[in-house]
Amino acid sequence: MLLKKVYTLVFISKDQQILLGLKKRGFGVNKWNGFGGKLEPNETIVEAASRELQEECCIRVKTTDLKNIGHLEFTFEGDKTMMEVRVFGSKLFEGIPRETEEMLPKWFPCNNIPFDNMWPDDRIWFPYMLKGQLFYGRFHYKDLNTILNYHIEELKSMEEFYNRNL
Ligand code: 8DG
Repeated sequence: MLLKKVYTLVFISKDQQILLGLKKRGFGVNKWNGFGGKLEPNETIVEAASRELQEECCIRVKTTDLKNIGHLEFTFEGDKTMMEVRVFGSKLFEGIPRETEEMLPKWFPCNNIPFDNMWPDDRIWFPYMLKGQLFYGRFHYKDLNTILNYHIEELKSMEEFYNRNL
């Protein structure tokens, strides 16, 4: 039996650019990524996504403006935990991204994503996100740098995916 842990991951975009943050500590340190983290007790997934965005780079997004655009699952060899990552996107936000203790935010052109300094799986599913396609990806890692096997597919609708799978 796998123990499931749920995380959020938010990507803000504007004018063919996407906002990434350099993680300054913890899991995924020194990698560029979207903003997100674990759920707190009694929080909905979109509340958690919006809170993490504000905590990590000081910008605000309404929960109703967050669109669920993908679903990722990560497992690691010898570990019984499955990390389930709900990916959200929004073009609507308020405020100016600012550095925090956790993240250094920076806008990247969508055709110049720093994949060499990101999780290895990102170069597999980012193309779906950048094309505006909904996606499901499952990645099994040997260690933090090595993907042993994976599955990726385009989804027609997130609702249909969740009805089918959860
Ligand atoms: P903390 O306060 O306890 O340090 O942690 P947190 O902020 O609640 O959670 P976290 O450990 O920072 O959450 C990990 C984030 O990284 C979460 O947004 C999901 C995301 N993430 C993974 N794996 C991968 C991956 O392979 N690719 C990408 N792009 N993001 C990932 O956990």
